[in-house]
Amino acid sequence: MSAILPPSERIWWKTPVGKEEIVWILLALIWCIIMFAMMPIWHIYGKQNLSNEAYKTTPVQYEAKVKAMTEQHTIRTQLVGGVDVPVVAPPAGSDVYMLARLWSWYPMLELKKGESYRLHLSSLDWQHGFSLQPININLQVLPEYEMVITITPDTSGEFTIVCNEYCGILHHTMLGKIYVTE
Ligand SMILES: [Cu+2]
Repeated sequence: MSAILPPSERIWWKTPVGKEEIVWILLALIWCIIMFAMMPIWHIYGKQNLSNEAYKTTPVQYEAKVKAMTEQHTIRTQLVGGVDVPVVAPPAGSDVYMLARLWSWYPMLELKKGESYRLHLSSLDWQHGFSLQPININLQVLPEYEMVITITPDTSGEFTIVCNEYCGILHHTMLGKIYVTE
């Protein structure tokens, strides 16, 4: 019998399933259930997959919000590849905006340790990946969607944002910064 020729036993569905086959089906089923359960378990107990909210937006609307925050709370600028990038220190507890575009994260943020912020993320062009290093928090950043996560930095220092979604020729230069001060 093959997949092409008809089976020699025409009523094959009535032959009992072999023992080995049942064992494999059971193993596969148990593994499926474990993998399925890992999704909520990892979300609750893992540290990388944060709960987030998502809202509809447009690149124009989102850029306006980023601009408003940057104009209000810029404390200094930092030279990155010949361009002055603002470093923004918004008040504790406030809404903080960062945008992704080809090929930069804008602006840089300076947050206070132990304070909570609502971090908004969106893209002005296409898909980017927000990867916060070295703590390895990963989020998808999509145009037209505004993702919001509540963050409370518990370590001070300098954190780098790496784009981990290939987005073109200068993808590897797409780095951002979050400073956390005491
Ligand atoms: Cu990117």
